[in-house]
Amino acid sequence: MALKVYGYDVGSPPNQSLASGYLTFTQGNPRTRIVRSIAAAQGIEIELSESIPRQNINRDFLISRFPRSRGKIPVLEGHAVTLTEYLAKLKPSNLLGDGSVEQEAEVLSWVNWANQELLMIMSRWFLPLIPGLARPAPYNKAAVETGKEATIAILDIHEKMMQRKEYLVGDHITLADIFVAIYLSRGMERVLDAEWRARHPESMRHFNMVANWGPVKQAVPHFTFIEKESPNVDPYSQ
Ligand SMILES: N[C@@H](CCC(=O)N[C@@H](CS)C(=O)NCC(=O)O)C(=O)O
Repeated sequence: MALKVYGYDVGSPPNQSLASGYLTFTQGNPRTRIVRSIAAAQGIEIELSESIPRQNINRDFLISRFPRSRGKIPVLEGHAVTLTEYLAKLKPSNLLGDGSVEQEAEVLSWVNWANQELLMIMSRWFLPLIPGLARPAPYNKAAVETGKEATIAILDIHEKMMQRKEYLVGDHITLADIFVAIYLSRGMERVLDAEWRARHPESMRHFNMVANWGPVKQAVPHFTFIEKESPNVDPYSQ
């Protein structure tokens, strides 16, 4: 029986970009995409039940059924980190490293960094700039600017760390690679534009390696990239 996961990922048709006006916030939730990629890697069937908290789609249901989620996705019976760890352990795999406690700790340290630092810092830049939400993130010009500076700084450190690194941990793709790459793709949808990508070849090499890995490709056939970063203006001001 398929595991039921609440989240959203409608996917995107090939050759569509932000410029064409196709992309909305409802395109694909990164945490849901990570769960789907790991389930694909493990050959575990997932039934995705649509829940889009920032569009108020099934948010009340989530809050009543899973109060700990506070209406946030994805949900199985836990949050994204425990859910992916659970999937990684359901069948033997290298998703948590080579089986040693040392590698598992290293993988989980990357996952926690991606979840709590990378995505949180990036979202201070891109989230308030997303138009068309029923529950938008609050906009403050100075806060977006500070979020941009913090994002650029943390990603510059990441670029240096990626030099000579194929996989983040050990000799295989692990949860660490999947979390970092898919969260980075969230930034590339809105703010990390063509110029940024050209200036971060090591991060892009790692991202492309993960994006082209079979299970990720199966879960997310097409990532969307912005050409020019979204300007720092309130998308709800007009
Ligand atoms: N700790 C949770 C956080 C989940 C989370 O923040 N999900 C975001 C989408 S990536 C969400 O549902 N946001 C809607 C909201 O803040 O209302 C996890 O790691 O799964």
